[in-house]
This record gives sequence, structure tokens and C-alpha cells, in this order.
Amino acid sequence: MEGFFITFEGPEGAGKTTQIKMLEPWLASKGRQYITTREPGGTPLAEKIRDVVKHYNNSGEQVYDKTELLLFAASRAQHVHFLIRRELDAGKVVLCDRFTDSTLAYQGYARNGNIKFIEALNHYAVEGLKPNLTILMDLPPSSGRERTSHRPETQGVHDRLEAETLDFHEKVRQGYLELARKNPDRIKTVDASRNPEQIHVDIIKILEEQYEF
Ligand code: Z5A
Repeated sequence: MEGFFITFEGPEGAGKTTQIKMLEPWLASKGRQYITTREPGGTPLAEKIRDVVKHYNNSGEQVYDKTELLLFAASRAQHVHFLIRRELDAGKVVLCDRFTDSTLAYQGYARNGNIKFIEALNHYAVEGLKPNLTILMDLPPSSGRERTSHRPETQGVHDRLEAETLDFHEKVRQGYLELARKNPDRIKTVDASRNPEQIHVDIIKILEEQYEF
């Protein structure tokens, strides 16, 4: 069986992690082998980069936009080369919490980065790999912020990127919606403001009806 690469995208608190956890037993019930991974991160080195890029808050030194972009790209190159490709080659379904569209939405649309350059950098980092399917979980930033403020896992503490203004996060959301308009075959948008079970049903429908799972 061929591997199948699914990425989950959306603003903070959209429920990506929750939906991936709900999809895992469903995939197992279909007899599909899968792995779950995330970005930034996914390998030991990429997880170290994750820690730096999310939590570097040294008051004497800001993280420069270009540095941030290159750190995400470095994490991704390591992740694709040493983990994702191998698992896809082994015929597994790879569920990935964030991928290349995050860089376009955050470092591109929200930070006014050069979109063409970021597309080329993404391509360089992943050596041409593309998700078979991207689930975009769309949610207004204020709702995402509300959810993460009550997130028991992090006790309401926001990391460096989450702590950006709501205006920044609105640009992220609009960037994602633009990416979905540009890539209608790959990116499927679901309304993430509903309860987790309703969203799960939508995702399963997409997999069954459009990808014959
Ligand atoms: N970033 C970037 O800038 N460039 C890049 O290239 C990449 C990433 C790859 C990664 O942080 C940060 O890096 C991210 C983008 C940036 N920063 N921001 N903002 P992360 O991986 O730690 O954080 P995240 O991806 O934003 O995850 P999250 O905030 O934890 O959101 P989530 O996974 O989408 O949501 P969740 O954990 O499933 O749910 C959050 C809470 O809401 C939790 O308490 C749930 O119980 C609750 N929840 C979930 N679903 C629902 C529904 N449907 N209704 C109500 N409540 C819900």
C-alpha cells in the first residue's frame, strides 16, 4: 500500500492536535498503519529547534524574522529527510500537525515575508514532497485565543508566536484562506468553531468520499 501524507493547518487553538488524536483509532480500524508527527519538530534535532523558535524570549536579543524563517526551514529539512520520507516509503499514513503552509501563513502573509522566496525555500527543504491532503481548520483568532487560554496542557501560558497580537493572527487566518483558494485540490477547509465530534465527521467524510479510505 502506498503512503499517504496528511497535514493539519490552522491558527492556534483550532483543534489540530485534538482531531489528529480522533483520527488515529479511525485509521487503525481501517487497517491503515500510521504515524503522527509535528512541526516544528519530529526528530531529536528538529525538536531542539522547536524549543528555540517557540520559547526564545531573551530580552536582550529579538528573534530576527529571517532567522525565524530559516529555523522553521531547517527543522523541516531534518524532519522530511529523516522521518517523513521513510514512513511514507514504508506505506504508512503520515499525520503531521503543521507543515509548509504554516510557514507561508505565519512568516509569509502575517510577517510580510516574500511569498515567492518562501515557496522556493519550502521546496528546497522538503525536496519536492507535497502533502496528498491538507485539512485547514478555520477559526477566528479570538476563539483560538480563548481556547488556548484555558488549555490545561500549558496552563494558559502563550509561547512567543502565540503571544503576537490578534491583528497578526487575523493575517495568519486570511493567509490560510488565500492558500486554500489557490490550492483547492489539496487544501480542504473545515469549520473548526463547532464541537470536536462534528469536525471529526467532516474529516472522515473527506477521506472516504474524496480519497477512498
Ligand atoms: N509556526 C510558524 O510560525 N511557522 C512554521 O513554519 C511552523 C509553525 C511549522 C507551533 O506551535 C507554533 O509555530 C505556532 C505556529 C508556528 N504558533 N502559533 N500560534 P504549536 O505546535 O505548539 O502550537 P499550535 O500548532 O498552534 O497548537 P495549539 O495551539 O495547541 O492548537 P491545536 O493543536 O490546533 O489545538 P488543540 O491542542 O487540539 O486544542 C487547543 C485547546 O482547545 C485544547 O484545550 C482543546 O481541548 C480545545 N479544543 C480543541 N478542539 C476544540 C473544539 N472543537 N471546541 C472547543 N475546544 C476545543
